[in-house]
Amino acid sequence: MLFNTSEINFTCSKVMGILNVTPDSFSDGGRYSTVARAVDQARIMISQGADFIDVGGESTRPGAPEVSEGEELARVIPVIEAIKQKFDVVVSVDTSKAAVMTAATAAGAALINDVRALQQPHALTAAAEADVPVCLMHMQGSPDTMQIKPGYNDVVAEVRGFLQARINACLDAGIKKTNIIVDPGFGFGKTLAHNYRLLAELSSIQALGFPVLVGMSRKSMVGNVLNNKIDERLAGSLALATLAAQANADIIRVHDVAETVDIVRIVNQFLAVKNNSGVDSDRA
Ligand code: 7PM
Repeated sequence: MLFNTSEINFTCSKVMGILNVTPDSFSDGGRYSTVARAVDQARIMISQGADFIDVGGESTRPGAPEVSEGEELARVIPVIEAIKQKFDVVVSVDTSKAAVMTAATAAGAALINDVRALQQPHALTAAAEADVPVCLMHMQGSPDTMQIKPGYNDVVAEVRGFLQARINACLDAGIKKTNIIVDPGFGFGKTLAHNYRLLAELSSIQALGFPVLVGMSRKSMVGNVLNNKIDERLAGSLALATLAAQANADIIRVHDVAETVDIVRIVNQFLAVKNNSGVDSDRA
């Protein structure tokens, strides 16, 4: 099921469900149980209305150990194969490694989500060869150190400039314009103020002219306002998803699919009226 971004109706925000296949996400058991549980989780998110399932085998958590290519392949490929065998859904692969991009797209992944924006060796070539949409995310620094002291003169201009440079690198590498998605990278080398500035000025990122993906679910931009733990961040995450949907974000990447699909439908109902595409007879 190949697609490019021009074939998706982004009038409404789409919802991407997060499927982590790191050992810490399914702590007990070996490979079989990991694949079975990942498939169960995918089934639930699909039934809840997810448009995309983002399968990731590398934890980008600050301070997380690096994962070898072999280990990442062993984690994600069986899961992608199993999901594609059972469900008709767009699977996204969350990776920075060229070999994982190649194997995952061969196994049926139809989107590459790279928090390192195709800057790792051979990633540009692998993505061009795969000929699927790629999400280019901004990050300042690297996962192990990025939250130590994030700094910008103008966070919006710098994120936009980085994304424009990566767009140019993609186009130079032969990646189609219709295969590019951009993402400001909330929480990746950003303070609370940086994150909210980027959200407030999302239109400046949208002005690059590509679909925009946002990921704010359960992140510190919720927790540092509410002073709560990860598992207490649902309401805060939904508030951010509401703001993103109202700002016409194209893809919202979340843990809590059912709740996010509901809020996106409500925002779309409101936007239809606000944009005057509602039924005129309702105006009387
Ligand atoms: C620990 C810290 C675990 C951070 C997981 C995370 C994004 C992403 C992630 C995002 C795109 C999370 C992040 N975040 N990909 N992957 N955009 N495109 O909270 O914001 O899921 S990992």
